Amino acid sequence: MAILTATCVLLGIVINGTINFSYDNEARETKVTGNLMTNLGETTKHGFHVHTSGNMTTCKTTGGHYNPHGKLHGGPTDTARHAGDLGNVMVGSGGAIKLNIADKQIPLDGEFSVVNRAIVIHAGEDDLGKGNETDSTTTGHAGSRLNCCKIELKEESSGYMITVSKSTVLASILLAVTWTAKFVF
Ligand SMILES: [Cu+2]
Ligand SMILES: [Zn+2]
Repeated sequence: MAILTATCVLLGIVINGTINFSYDNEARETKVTGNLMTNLGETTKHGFHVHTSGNMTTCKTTGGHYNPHGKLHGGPTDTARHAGDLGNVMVGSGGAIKLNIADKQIPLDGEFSVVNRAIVIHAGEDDLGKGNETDSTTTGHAGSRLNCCKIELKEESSGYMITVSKSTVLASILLAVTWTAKFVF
């Protein structure tokens, strides 16, 4: 088992903080956690998606929702959804957003990896494809883009690293013993 981790750092006044990703490549599930701060009103919902491109020139240059399977927009628990459809995040007391998402369509490795793509937080609520707006089935009618960040891979799991270094250490000892034996005897 390997755990891959990534971060996405939101800068600015409107929404800021670090989004943490932790991907278990055996369970094939990504956990998205973090505490964000905003200057938004309380108890408002905001569309929260993975967008296709990590181009951070503006939040618009991140392109549309990450949709490698050519599906319509939906909610995170729908079978018909974009891979990037993570639903809404809620602004709570004092403008804080507590992230606690588990999702199986946003891996950090392989063909459908979201590494170097973007997270976008919208001004409005995502209707999860169930509204009657013209853009309900493409964007969830979530409105303009408040902030965005690039998902960047952090490190491999310590568990995996320990396995590697243990065998490396063992190989080094064996090599050292062999060399010492050659010179001494
Ligand atoms: Cu979006
Ligand atoms: Zn979507």
